[in-house]
Amino acid sequence: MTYLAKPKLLRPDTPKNALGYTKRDYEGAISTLCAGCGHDSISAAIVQCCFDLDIEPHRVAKLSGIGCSSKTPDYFLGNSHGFNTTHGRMPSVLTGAALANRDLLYLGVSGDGDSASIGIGQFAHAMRRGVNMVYIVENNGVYGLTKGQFSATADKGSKSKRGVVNNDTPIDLVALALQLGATYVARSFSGDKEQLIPLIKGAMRHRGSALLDVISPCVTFNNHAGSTKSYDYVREHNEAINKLDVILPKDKITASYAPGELRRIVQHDGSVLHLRKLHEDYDPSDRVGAMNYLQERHALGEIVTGLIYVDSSAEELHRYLNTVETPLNQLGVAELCPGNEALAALNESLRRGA
Ligand SMILES: Cc1ncc(C[n+]2csc(CCOP(=O)(O)OP(=O)(O)O)c2C)c(N)n1
Ligand code: SF4
Ligand SMILES: [Mg+2]
Repeated sequence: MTYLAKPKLLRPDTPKNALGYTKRDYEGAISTLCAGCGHDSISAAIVQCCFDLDIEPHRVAKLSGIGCSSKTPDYFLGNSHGFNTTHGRMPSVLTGAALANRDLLYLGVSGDGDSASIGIGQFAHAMRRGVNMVYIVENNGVYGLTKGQFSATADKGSKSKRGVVNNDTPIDLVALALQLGATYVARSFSGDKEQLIPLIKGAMRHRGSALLDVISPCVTFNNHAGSTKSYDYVREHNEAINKLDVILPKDKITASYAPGELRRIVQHDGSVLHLRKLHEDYDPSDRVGAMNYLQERHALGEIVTGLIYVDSSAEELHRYLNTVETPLNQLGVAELCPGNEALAALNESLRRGA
């Protein structure tokens, strides 16, 4: 793959975050995606979130599968850990990494093909196990990298660039994640960074499995009339249910709101999700209500975006498995290998149990 380095020289007044890093410290190589691809806007949003949240780059592990979307981790967080896995297998590699070292922020980046076709089994199990991760699907309704075949998220009746109609029922990864027990579920649009950035931030501060389905138009193969994943279509059918601000414990609250206008959701780490309702009847703490709402709105041709569901008291896989807090690579031989006597005692207990 082409590798282009970005110039390192910065103006002396370039803004720095609390760690002394500039946004450049969170960027990666220059993108080789098509100009205007939605995926590049998502990369920019991730850079902005990590800069704003003062995340130490070496504390992030970014993992992906195969596809244009899965290539993007090369274009952000160049100083973080990265693993470009095989097609559809990112969730299991991420789960293994997270179990070995709980101290990192796990960022899974995938595509609709990667997650809803070949990787759907892996996607489902990562969601239902409560792996502590931010899982971003860059959803364009096609296999961009292999030249624009319909993916499993393409809507029934939508048309390919050559006019072929898709007759298959779409898979909605948001609906699936809700059904499978994900504890932070959101949908956004790569063309709306005002909405997208806080949703990614909230997911990064969430404990448990967080899914973000981001509609991300493929300008080369799926941005025409007849597509339901084009910039124009999404702008016309976008129904935002709420507006999110993420307030960190260190932040001062500057905005003032009328009583009842705002819902405050405190997460495990003390961060506060400030949710302003745009749809009066919508409750993001009601999983079943969210599933029904999505179906109803989808039938009307609307694309529901915003924070769709959150359980701020959620737990995650390490708690369920009662695993050791120390990353495995920091344990010594004594802890990792308890010795022959312990092994013999364990075997004996199993024989007795049989
Ligand atoms: C095992 C395997 N099967 C098929 C492929 C071919 N392939 C590469 S990327 C891709 C689909 C990518 O689509 P998506 O995840 O939606 O990413 P996009 O390019 O649209 O961002 C396919 C089928 C592959 N690389 N490996
Ligand atoms: S083919 Fe589509 S998804 Fe891939 S880089 Fe180009 S616009 Fe983006
Ligand atoms: Mg795709």
